[in-house]
Amino acid sequence: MDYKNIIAKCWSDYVSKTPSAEAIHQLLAERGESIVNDHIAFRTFNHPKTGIEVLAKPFLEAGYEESGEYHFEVKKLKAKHYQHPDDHAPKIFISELLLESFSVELNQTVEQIVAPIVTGSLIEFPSIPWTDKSHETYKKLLAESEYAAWTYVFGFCANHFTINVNELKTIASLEDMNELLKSAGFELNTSGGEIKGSPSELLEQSSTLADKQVITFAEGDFKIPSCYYEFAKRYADVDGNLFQGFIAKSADKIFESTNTR
Ligand code: OOG
Ligand code: NI
Repeated sequence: MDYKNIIAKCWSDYVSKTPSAEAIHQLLAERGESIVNDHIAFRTFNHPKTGIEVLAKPFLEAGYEESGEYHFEVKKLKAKHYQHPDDHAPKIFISELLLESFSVELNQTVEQIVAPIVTGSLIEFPSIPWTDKSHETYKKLLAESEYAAWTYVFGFCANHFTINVNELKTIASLEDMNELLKSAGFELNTSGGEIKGSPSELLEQSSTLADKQVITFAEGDFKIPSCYYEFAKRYADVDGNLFQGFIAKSADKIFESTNTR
């Protein structure tokens, strides 16, 4: 499948659970901006049926190439990012929860939910291959890992799109982007400061706090943090090449945009 088809599907699913994304586009459209996405991100479990390499398959088939690897010791996550030769293609960031670092109970939950997935099958985007969700289970996962609980509820959907601030014509800095968002009433993720990273690290990032979506569990309906919007400004290295990677220390804080508050 062409990467544009996968991303278009992910976008329509993402806006359906992230009304803020549509509102932010509107805010920028009113200023005459057209939006270029820097990257989109997915989460998963490092189970043989669902690990990073499994999720990456459709992207590799669509021409993406593996470009970077990142480790998050405290959150017990690993991630990789993928780039496409077409400069207009958003980068793909895929992370996975390191199951061996978690309880037997968490591992049993993951075994149960991935049971319907056929080993070696392609993961479709967006999708959630398991259906029944228990709020009791959600709370237990939450006690061990915000990431595990989020992935249990939302599955393999884009958890954020990222506006490439370099491509905006009326907004020169990430500070200005953030001021515009705040004055329009959007709440930003302040973990690690509103802006993560710096020009000397060649990447500055900020993000909204995730919208909330009503999710139907076996026990009833609950509002759960869904997806968020990120903003990235990239800087050139000494050779004049725009940095294309990610910064683990910053990403660590960006993950918290979906935390339950
Ligand atoms: C990914 C968080 C990291 C970035 O740009 O550093 C990230 C996630 O929330 O799944 O997107
Ligand atoms: Ni991101």
